[in-house]
Amino acid sequence: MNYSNLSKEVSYALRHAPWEYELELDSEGWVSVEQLISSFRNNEEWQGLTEEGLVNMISLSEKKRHEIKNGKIRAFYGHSVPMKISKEIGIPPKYLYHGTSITFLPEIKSNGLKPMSRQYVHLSEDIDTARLVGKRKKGDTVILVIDTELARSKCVKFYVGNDKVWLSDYIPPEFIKES
Ligand code: HQG
Repeated sequence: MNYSNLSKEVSYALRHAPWEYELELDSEGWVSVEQLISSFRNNEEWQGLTEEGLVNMISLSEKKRHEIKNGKIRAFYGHSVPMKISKEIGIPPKYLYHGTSITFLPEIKSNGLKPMSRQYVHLSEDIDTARLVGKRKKGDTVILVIDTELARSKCVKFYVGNDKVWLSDYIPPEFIKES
């Protein structure tokens, strides 16, 4: 089984288009593992899919994108589905990082970090992760530093994604610096 392709398709189903798989996310983004497997098995490529296959997909991935608990599976972050997925508020480290393309910098400096096509702004716990995130975009990578203490003192909320990814609704320019 190609776990990288499987991870991409599971992400697509759980982040962006559950209805294409006749799945319905609950308010925290969970769906039944059994339902997901039975839907994926309709595709020839995933005919042999089992829960063990999903568990292997998660443990072999270099990024923690999905979790399985109590017979359900969800994506930790990345959602663009119309229904807002609720995330747990947390206290992040004093600084978080956002890697992006230099081409977006003027917009971000004047208007702040917006979720764009996703439900939340995605932030990284460390600079190396932020650099990898930024490299996915065309153009030179810039690393932005978010002062989360200052932002939290002005009522900006941060939510737990996974051990490296934090989420927020919107980061105003006053809390963003170039590294
Ligand atoms: C930019 C991947 C113009 C923002 C990654 C980013 C991450 C603005 C792009 C996760 C803007 C959105 C998410 C503004 C933000 N004007 N551009 N005001 N505010 N932007 O891909 O954070 O591999 O939706 O800088 O590793 O790059 O899929 O978000 O460049 O963790 O698991 O708009 O997705 O994870 O791009 O990446 P994206 P992202 P996976």
